[in-house]
Parts: sequence; C-alpha cells; structure tokens
Amino acid sequence: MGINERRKYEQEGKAMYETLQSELTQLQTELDGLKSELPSIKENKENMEKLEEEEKRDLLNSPEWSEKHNELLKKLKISEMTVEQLQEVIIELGKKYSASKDIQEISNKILNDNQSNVEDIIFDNYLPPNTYTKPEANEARNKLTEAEKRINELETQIKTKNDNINSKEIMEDVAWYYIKGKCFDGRSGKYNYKHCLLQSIQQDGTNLGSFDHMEEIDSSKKKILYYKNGSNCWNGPNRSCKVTLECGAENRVIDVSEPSTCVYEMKFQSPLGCNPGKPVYFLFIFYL
Ligand code: MAN
Repeated sequence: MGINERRKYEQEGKAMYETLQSELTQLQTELDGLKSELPSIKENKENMEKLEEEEKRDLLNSPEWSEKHNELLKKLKISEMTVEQLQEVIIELGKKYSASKDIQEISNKILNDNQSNVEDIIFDNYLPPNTYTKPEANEARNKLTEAEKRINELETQIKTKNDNINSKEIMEDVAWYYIKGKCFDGRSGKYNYKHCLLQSIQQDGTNLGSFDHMEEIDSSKKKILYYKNGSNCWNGPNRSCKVTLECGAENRVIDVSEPSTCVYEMKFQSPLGCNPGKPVYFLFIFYL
C-alpha cells in the first residue's frame, strides 16, 4: 500500500519539474535579451540627456528668457516679501508655468534654506527653462528604469524558482517536489499537529521547527526528517522534531511523543515513506 501513490507523486513531481524548467528557460531568455540591450538603452539615455542639456542651455541663454527673467524679478519684488507671501508666489508661478517640480518641495526648500538668496533658489530650481525636459530624454530615462526594474524582477523570479527545487531531497528524488510544502493535520494526545513536508511542524500554533535535513536508516531504508530551531522552550532547548516516515497510501500524523521536554518525535505516514519502485531521478539544477 502506498507504492502506487508514490509512483503518482514521482510522475507529478517530474511534470512539475519540467514545467518549472521551461518557465526558467523562458525567464532566462528574456533576462539575457534585456541584459544585452541594456548598454544601448543606457547609451541612448546619455545621448538624449546631453541633447537635453544643450537645449536647456540654449533656452537659458536666449534673449527671450533673460528678458522674461528680468521682468519677473521686477514684478515679484521678492526681496521685500515675507516667507508666506513667497510661498503664495511660488504656487501661483507653478500654475502659470506648469513647472514639473513639486511646488511644495520647492517651497519647503526655501523655508529651510536661510543662507541662500531666495531669488536664486526660485530661478535655479523652479522656473523654466531649468525645468525644461526633452520628451525623448524622458522616454529614454523611462525605458532604462523599466528595463532595470524588469531585470530585477526576472532575477528574483529565477532565484525563487531555483530555490524551490534546489534541495538535496528533490535532486535525488523528484517525488519530493510534489509533496514539498503540502501540510497535513493530525491530533495526538492533548495537541493538534500540522506537518508541512520539508518545511515546518506546528503544535497548536507553536513552532516545533523548520526542516533541516533528511537521513535514511541503512538497514531498513526508513527515512527520518529532522526539523530544528523551533520556538524557545521555557527552561529547555529550542523545540525540535524528528519525523519517522512510514509507508502508506495517505499522508497523516500517526502519533507524536515528547521523550524529553520540547524534543518531539512524530510518526508520519506518507507514500514518500515507501521505497521508490524504480531508479531515482537525477536532476540538474539550472543556475543563474
Ligand atoms: C507547551 C507544549 C509542551 C511543552 C511545554 C514546555 O505546553 O509545547 O509540549 O512540553 O510547552 O513548557
């Protein structure tokens, strides 16, 4: 009993593994493509920003602008204003010139920067043409930000997927991939236990440990799962649990004992407790 289920787990695990590999290949292809495009995306951004700077300088040096600038200075009489009046002016100017910088930000800067000349702050930071941006440069900046964001996303996704299969148990026997992280509840004595295979064990909400490693008893081929570093035990060690797998068609907690305080032993029935009927799969991990 349990051998057929074990075979099913092996097949399911293999199918899941293959799906994952093809997802990984896809992600990796996209990542490689983006990475090879990145230098030209960066170069384009730099070129566009150079042009943008030149255009901005031309605007700043244009007679139209210096005339406008002087006119504005005269009209504003900035040096005679109170800080509150100045803030009002900034807001009005923001509306008039639809500047791209945050009005509040500039206004705060003026309030916090007593040393500088307010006129300089306004004209250096705020008014056109210093807020001038070139649409192509904006586009190039966005493109680079997007590409870098996507590269990060892809790297994280690839890493997560690899971590998922990068365990000795799964590499040696793909049936573990099917069962990993699946949880089964059962009662023993005063408590309810939850066993999430290759992950964790809980006793009513108390953490009895995270999966550490698996051993096989040579003579019987029985598998033992060790869960360690559970929650702290009053006057005792951190909780830990040793799980002996029994062969059976279903996954269930058979029995739990506590031979010494906060050291637990669980008997757990699972098709994974049955010996594989055929050779194990050797898998190759796909590294970044
Ligand atoms: C809880 C449970 C017991 C354990 C004691 C130790 O009651 O986790 O299994 O023996 O704490 O204080």
